[in-house]
Amino acid sequence: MRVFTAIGLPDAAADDLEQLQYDLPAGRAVPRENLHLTLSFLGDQDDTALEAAHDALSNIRLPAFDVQMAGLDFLGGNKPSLICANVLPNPGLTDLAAKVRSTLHGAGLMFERKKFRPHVTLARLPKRVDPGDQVRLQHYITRHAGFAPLPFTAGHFGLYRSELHHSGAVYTELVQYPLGA
Ligand code: 2AM
Repeated sequence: MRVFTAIGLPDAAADDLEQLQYDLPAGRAVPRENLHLTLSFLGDQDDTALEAAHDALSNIRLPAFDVQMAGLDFLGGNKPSLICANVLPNPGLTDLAAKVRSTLHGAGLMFERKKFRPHVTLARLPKRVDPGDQVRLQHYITRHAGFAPLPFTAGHFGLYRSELHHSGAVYTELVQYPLGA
């Protein structure tokens, strides 16, 4: 099963992002129900690994924290593959992402170690973006540089399944893990 850990978005945050997607000049908008903040992408894992992951994640005890989105960006280096809302790093979020990763590695799961760059993907871009769209996308990002919705409290995170279909990815939250005092 292809899985990842993430923070799901409350309705108000999804509303804010959906609003932004209306004037997206190019790319494929991520469906509202798929909007999330990835903590770690685990890729394909077998049942034994999934059980170990679940046990490990169940033992995480960390406080809830606020998530603040601020501005938009391209991600993917020279050939950006997506447009995202930036998420401001904060100690609660950084600690959780680090803890999730170290706990899963400690439980024996193998997955890629990519630097954590908190974001919520708004849209995926085609392999080749035509130059006109490139300019329109750059303007779009600049126009929304002041995007700073009310923060939301992350009171839990989840283990998600990702199923890739021709019609698009379907994400399902398998388990929710509470954050709190
Ligand atoms: P992205 O939104 O930044 O592309 C589920 O696929 C989630 O895991 C996506 O939000 C995706 O992040 C993230 N992810 C990270 N690395 C990935 C990879 N190599 N393949 C697919 N998804 C990945």
